[in-house]
Amino acid sequence: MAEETIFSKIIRKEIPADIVYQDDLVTAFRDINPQAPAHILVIPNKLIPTMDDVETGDEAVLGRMMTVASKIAREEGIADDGYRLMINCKQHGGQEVYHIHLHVLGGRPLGPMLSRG
Ligand code: DGP
Repeated sequence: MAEETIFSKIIRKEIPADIVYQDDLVTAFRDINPQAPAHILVIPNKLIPTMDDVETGDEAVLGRMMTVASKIAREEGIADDGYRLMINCKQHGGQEVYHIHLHVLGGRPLGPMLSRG
């Protein structure tokens, strides 16, 4: 059984977060340490620790994460100029929180790749 992270508490609104969207499958909120003018995380409401844990039965929630990311990008005003979607997986991918999250980044030219230095 996977261990819950702080993101489960955000979904249940047990700790504060700037939630921009929530439905039956996903929650989206602003990253606490933004790497771009717009930086939002879209996460499944159910705990899936990493992309290495996704199963065929998760296709609905994974698809919802993408359509919600697109909708949020439009609402944030970053869709016309373009943006980046990113999911880090495990240690080599730089994943810090083991509850999968789709980064939605935009609002400035992001270059060929993002680096946290
Ligand atoms: P990653 O390296 O892909 O696992 O990114 C984790 C992101 O989660 C990182 O950009 C910071 C963000 N984050 C971590 N803890 C919190 C939190 O408590 N609240 C919010 N809003 N974001 C968090």
